[in-house]
Amino acid sequence: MVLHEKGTDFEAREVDLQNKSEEFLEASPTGKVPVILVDGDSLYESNVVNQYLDEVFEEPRLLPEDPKTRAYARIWMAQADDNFYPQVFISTMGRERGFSEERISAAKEGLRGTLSRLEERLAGREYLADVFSLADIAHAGNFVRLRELDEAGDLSLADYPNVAAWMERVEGRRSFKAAG
Ligand SMILES: N[C@@H](CCC(=O)N[C@@H](CS)C(=O)NCC(=O)O)C(=O)O
Repeated sequence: MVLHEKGTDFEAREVDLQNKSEEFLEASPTGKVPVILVDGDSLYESNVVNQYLDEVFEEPRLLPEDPKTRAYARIWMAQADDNFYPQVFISTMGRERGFSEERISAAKEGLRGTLSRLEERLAGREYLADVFSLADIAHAGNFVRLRELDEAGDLSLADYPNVAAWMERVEGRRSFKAAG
């Protein structure tokens, strides 16, 4: 999404995470995606990569100018990494990946708490840090799986109207559609 927002040319390579190639493992020290190669050096951790890209490609800026608002963007980026992503992942993929039923239930319970905090944050705001930013992008990668949980009846997005409206706003962006 960041690269599409910036409108820069890039080559995306899909990775089979069940069957990681030597080439991928050489590029990704953690064996995880995303990873980008810059002059042969690997940069990884999505929030770090996204901030790097935001600094290198200047327009449009994807972190707010005001230092306090920017700090809030980073708070929500950290929350996506620490809570939202693992909770959505374990809730949807946990069984397939061998997580215990207790762990899966705890993830679903935790996710409801995370959604409540997002709901509160988004009251009267279009985006997590007021303007569209890396904080929204940090969550967007999990929207497809979150919708799967809604469709399966594991949670109801109708209970979180601010979150649902925010998701639609983010999903409506060209960069979201282009990122597929
Ligand atoms: N905190 C990391 C998480 C990266 C991560 O867990 N990526 C998953 C896919 S979304 C992955 O590559 N999993 C493969 C594996 O763990 O073997 C980030 O934001 O980049």
